[in-house]
Amino acid sequence: MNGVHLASCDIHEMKVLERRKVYFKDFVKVLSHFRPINKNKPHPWNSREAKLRFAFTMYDLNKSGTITKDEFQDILEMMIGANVPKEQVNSIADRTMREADRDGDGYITFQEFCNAMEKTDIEQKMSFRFLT
Ligand SMILES: [Ca+2]
Repeated sequence: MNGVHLASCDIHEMKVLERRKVYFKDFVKVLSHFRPINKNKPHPWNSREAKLRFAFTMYDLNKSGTITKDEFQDILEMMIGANVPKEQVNSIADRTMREADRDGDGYITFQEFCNAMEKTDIEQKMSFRFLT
């Protein structure tokens, strides 16, 4: 066992995790615009779906009914492009597409989009997912 080596690995992992959390927070910040204004109605599933639908049509730039990696990349560019180098934006787009595109056909359907958004509700879980 090499203790020093393990320790430096851990620090590296934590730094990577921190960075990813920042991206994730930017992502959530954008999504938070769709939060319900009326707090007397907890968990309004229908309006949540409406918000997801709205978000989906925003990502679906050419209104084809699916989101492609190019479209997602363009959106990311708009969201975080000012703060993040292009190749990192690309790799985030890659990773997110791999996550969201369940059947691997290169398109994210509304259903796949909803599934991906479901996961982003739990930030903690998300962080652990990235580590594995
Ligand atoms: Ca797909």
